[in-house]
Amino acid sequence: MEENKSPQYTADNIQILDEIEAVRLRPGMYIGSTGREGLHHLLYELVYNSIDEAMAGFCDQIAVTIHNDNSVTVVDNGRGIPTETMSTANITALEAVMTHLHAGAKFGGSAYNTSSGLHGVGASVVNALSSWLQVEIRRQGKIYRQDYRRGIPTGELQVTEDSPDTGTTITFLADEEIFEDLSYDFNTTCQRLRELAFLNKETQISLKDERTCREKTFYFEGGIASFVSRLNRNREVTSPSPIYFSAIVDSTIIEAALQYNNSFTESTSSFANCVNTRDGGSHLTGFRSALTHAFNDYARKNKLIKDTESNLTGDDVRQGLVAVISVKLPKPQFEGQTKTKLGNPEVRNQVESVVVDNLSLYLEQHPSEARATINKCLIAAKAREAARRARELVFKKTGLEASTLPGKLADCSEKNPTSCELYLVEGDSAGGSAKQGRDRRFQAILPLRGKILNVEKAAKDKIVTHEELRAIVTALRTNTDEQFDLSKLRYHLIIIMTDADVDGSHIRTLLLTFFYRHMTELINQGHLFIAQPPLYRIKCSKQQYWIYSEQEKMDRTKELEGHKLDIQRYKGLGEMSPEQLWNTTMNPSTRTLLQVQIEDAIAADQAFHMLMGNEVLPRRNFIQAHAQNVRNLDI
Ligand code: 0RA
Repeated sequence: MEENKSPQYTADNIQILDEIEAVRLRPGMYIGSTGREGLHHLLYELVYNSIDEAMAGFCDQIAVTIHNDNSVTVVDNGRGIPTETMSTANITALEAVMTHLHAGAKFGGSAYNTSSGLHGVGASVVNALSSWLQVEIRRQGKIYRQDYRRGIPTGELQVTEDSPDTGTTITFLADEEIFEDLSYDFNTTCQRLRELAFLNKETQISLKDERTCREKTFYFEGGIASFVSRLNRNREVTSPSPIYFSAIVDSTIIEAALQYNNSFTESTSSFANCVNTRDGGSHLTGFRSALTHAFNDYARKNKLIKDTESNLTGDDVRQGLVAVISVKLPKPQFEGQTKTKLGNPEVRNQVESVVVDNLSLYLEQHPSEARATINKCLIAAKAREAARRARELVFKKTGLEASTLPGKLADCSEKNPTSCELYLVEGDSAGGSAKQGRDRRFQAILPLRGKILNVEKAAKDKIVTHEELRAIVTALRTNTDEQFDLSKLRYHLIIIMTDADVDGSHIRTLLLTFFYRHMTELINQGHLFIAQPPLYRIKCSKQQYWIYSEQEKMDRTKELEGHKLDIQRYKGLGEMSPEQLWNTTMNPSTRTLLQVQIEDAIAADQAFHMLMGNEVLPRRNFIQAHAQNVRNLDI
């Protein structure tokens, strides 16, 4: 045996094999999942590397192509990954980046690692999870190439033609041994690349889909200011353009953009190193307190608030606000279960002082805009006061204390919230069936009569006094908005049960809008569900089948072809007997519940505004554009 001559047996190679094996054994640990999201992560991962090069100031173009066979190419015009042999090991820097976990960070051209902390794992993980990968480097007048199979180089680095350009091109095919499905979704990919282009101004990111010949290019000179304009595009704004500022404090890059519209809702998105920090964190806290601080200071100084009046609250200054706050820092700490909350405590004060200084200056320089915005905040404060008084009045009039449950609630006997369910049921007749059909030990029923208020178009005081919404809030015990307290929740499953017709879906959307705007945490923590009543019953001699979708109906009728069938369509819950309702929709061991999830908060915010807001034309366009997904539209 000639072991010592064989290159396979160097210590370095053995380590590479170990690392690749670790990634392939537990891909979820590196990219989250091996489903759709994990697959898209591979593509994003390579884009993040190019974005780091852009942040270092050496790259302004990134092009992504999805090929017919689901292989993907990412090209950038950066400096090119270094191809020199490293002094510490006998491999090139390129090979180290492509085969060693976290080697990328060590050679990183940028001090800020895009997305690091979430799944910022680098090219080596993409390589290990690809059946093949090809890298081309344009650097120092030459073109270099190297090929890999399942993370292992198939040969040495090749120097081929000359080229005056610089940059990196990586093409890979995700491994079908690892991933369930290799097909990328054009829209999902677009959404993320657009977001990255907003967060990295003056960087052009394009996406080409050779499977369908679609192509998109994203380039935003204004960065997150353009982002805010886009989020407000169907809203009536109260200033001509967003306020934008940026600063660097102790190597934290801070950017903020904000603009008000005439709605009652707030949508602030926060990002850290291009990660959407859905759960906020220190940067968002700093931003929020700065906003309240700056507006109150200005209002006091200019006597817009009287000495006897109290300060504007955070709620008051955020009504109708659309804002994006983005920070980039060398060592982000991501916290929480989903790692979408920024931990770094120092960032709070950094952001707060930058936002207070810049916003105060802006208000000084734009007095008429400042006055108009503060007037708007004062109106919000008045509505808040009116809501408080209305709440008090309601309790006084009915002589009830806040602790009394709504009269029409048929409560369950069990008191432990974790095993309790609350059904929100449309109409009295369905409510009656549900009350009779339920298991009263753990299932409570709240029948909803009449229209649910469209909260997208209503001020706070209207929401507080709306009877049906008040019944829901009292039954749940959590209160809403700033006062929301999840620990008070009386039912861990809240199930919306409406008819399978147009009215039913309208009521469901109104309820979802309410929960989304005023009890978002309830959705985030997975407490909100939609019941799935059957659409048909098919009888065939002695057998009967409950059918829950059109597809299922087709399959079943095909299967029973030639038999005499009695097909009955169920439009309303009221058409079912209590037993039928229990068997088909309420019995935990046989029912299906759809859990309401917010995959993309920004998209959800836009969707609810489109569906429930004032403007008709964008709503029509939106519904037409999403016509195939109507079932998911309101989630
Ligand atoms: C480290 C050093 C240098 C470039 C890069 C990394 C680099 C990495 C990637 C990954 C995708 N595209 C990239 N472009 C560049 C530059 C070292 C030098 O030239 O001085």
